[in-house]
Amino acid sequence: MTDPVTYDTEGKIAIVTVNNPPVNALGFAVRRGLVDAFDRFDADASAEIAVLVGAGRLFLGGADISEFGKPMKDPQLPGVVNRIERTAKPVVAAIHGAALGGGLEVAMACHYRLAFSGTKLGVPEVTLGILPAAGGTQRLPRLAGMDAALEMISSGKPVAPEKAQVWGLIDRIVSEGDPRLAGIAYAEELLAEGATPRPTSAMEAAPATSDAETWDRLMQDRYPGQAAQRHAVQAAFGAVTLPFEDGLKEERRLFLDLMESPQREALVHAFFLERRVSNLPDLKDITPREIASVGIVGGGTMGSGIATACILAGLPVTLVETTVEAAEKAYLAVSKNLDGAVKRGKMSDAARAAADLTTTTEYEALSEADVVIEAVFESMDVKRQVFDQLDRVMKDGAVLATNTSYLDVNEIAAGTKRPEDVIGLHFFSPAHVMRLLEVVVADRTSAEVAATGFALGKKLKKIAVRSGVCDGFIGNRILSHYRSAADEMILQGASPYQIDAALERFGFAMGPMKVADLAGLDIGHMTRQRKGPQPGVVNPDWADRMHEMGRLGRKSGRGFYIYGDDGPQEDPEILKIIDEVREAHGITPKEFTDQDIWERYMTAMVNEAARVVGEGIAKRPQDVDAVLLFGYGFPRWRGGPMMYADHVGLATIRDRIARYGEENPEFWQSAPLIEELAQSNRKFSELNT
Ligand code: 3H9
Repeated sequence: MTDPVTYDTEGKIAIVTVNNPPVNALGFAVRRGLVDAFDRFDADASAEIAVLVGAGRLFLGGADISEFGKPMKDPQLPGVVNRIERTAKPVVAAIHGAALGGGLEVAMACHYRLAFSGTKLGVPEVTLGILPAAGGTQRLPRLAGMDAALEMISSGKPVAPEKAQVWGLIDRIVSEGDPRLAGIAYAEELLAEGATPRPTSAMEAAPATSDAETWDRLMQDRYPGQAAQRHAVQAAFGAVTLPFEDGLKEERRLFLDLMESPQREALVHAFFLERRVSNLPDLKDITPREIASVGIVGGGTMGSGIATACILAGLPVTLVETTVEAAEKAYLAVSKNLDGAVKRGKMSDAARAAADLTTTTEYEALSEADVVIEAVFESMDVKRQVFDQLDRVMKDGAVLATNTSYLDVNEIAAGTKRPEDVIGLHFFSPAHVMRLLEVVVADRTSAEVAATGFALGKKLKKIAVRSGVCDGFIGNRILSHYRSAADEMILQGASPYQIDAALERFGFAMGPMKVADLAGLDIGHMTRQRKGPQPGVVNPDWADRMHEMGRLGRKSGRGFYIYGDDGPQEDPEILKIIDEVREAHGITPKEFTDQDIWERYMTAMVNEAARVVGEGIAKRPQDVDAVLLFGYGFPRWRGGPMMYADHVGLATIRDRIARYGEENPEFWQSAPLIEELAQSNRKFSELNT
């Protein structure tokens, strides 16, 4: 293995290079290498100044996150950073690409900082449930001032060098070139000026505009339930209230507290999930088919959203509609989406000008597409007709995908002469914004076509998760179950507003009634009609009455909520309707606390998720976590339902199910996988590998 840290000299300049692909993370070998390199520099009489530089595409990506939760090996990062700052001769950081977390902390311990335009400078630790703990909470305020430091530390968002230079965090900006050469040129200038070491720890931080209590309240408002932001802000205030050494000790104490927390574990789980869930071991050696062009059938909200996503990824798209008017409408919808993307900085003017979209009414126009995605009305008959046409016109080797959200992909595939080429690609609305993509692998889908589904997901920058075939696939199947648990609570006495508020306090982006209003209450109505009565599932009569009244949710201005300029407002009329339904069922309403609501809702979610895993619809528990995190607004800092269940303990989940089952035994039956794991005191996470 090559040395991850090297030392060489050019004249009086020592160059310390970190080369630890892919992101120069500060793992054990790098930390040890840095200490050795700076010891050598101090002892090297011929070298008068050092330049620290990262090899590859960035400076330093921060601490090695994969080491978290394991015993920490010496030298640890705070000590390494202090060691660099103590160097007796000046040290320059030449920063390109990114200096994040521990990477920026190392840079702040250097005495001079040069950065290339376009570099990301940030301390994203709170997004991992921790705080900058290698002196970052103490040095950043000293360099950038408390106000800027508090924003950076609490939001985790990176800033550009131009902004950082105004604050004093960066000394010099370079527009282009080689980081090593730029570092050497800057070092030569500093030598000529007789520059000396300039330890950040000796500086004073410009005070904050607001006091610590105000910041603490702000953190509770902005990040309810989360610990890292409050701890990080508390640590940062040490920069103006404590001597440097004591500030470091306080930073360490608060960091170690966070390191032990389930929130840290959940956020690190989400970090790796986001990057790794699409890498399936069984597709590792399968080469996907090439995708250079995409066909889409259907130009409604889903079809135009998918077309937008493909064009944003640089793919040419041909979209088929049934009439010329509908084709024109789809063209305008995609154009509007693309213009919006340009406005939001997600697409360059040049890419917008090069966008390649054809809309047509002729299926033959799809004949050369490498993949076609059908996004038409959710009816098996309609889908079968579309696939007949696709089977007729598509070239050999093309992938035929359906965007159905619940229909049987096996049945769709069976209607074609090439079932091995058929797959489900379930996008979430709006398809050019939502990151989740369920890749539905049917019984006869070939491995090559499955791999192509994942390759397309990657091209579209989606988090692609494999699902087997069942009604609703992974996400909507689980949603339908936990939504039923919410309806059961409403029937028993909870108000829909109380349920939404409680679950938003749990951390969900939106409560289930707001989600239903957003999706449209006609969708829920159609689903109930389609499925008919389900054993143990409460029929939400109020929802049928709301549908009859034309309350379709946001699109009609009224659903569970009334939608006006002031956002969603509760509606006493809904509570009256629900009261009437309870009365008709002879139910005396009972009280629910937040805790009751969380436990029932989460237990239903985990139970159905366990069935989904047990039946092989999701291959691994982490696939379920990814679906809920990236498609259903599950709080990232709780890691997903399977991680939540592991924390609560599967025996507790099993016992809760048994307790709820005393009232409704048909609905509340433990999934066999929960029984099995609870009995042997095991966790879902053990099934991830
Ligand atoms: C910290 O520094 C704590 C200190 O304050 C205190 C300590 C005492 N470690 O994202 P990509 C992997 S906390 C380990 O696709 P990109 C990643 O999993 C840290 N692994 O690349 C993936 O692996 P695989 C603060 C890491 O070009 C591969 O590298 N720093 C780390 O799109 C490529 O990653 C951060 O939070 C890491 N630090 O983006 C920065 N980073 O190929 C986190 C990445 O096996 N990292 N990997 O799937 C990032 O934001 C992005 O990776 C970065 C590159 C912008 C750097």
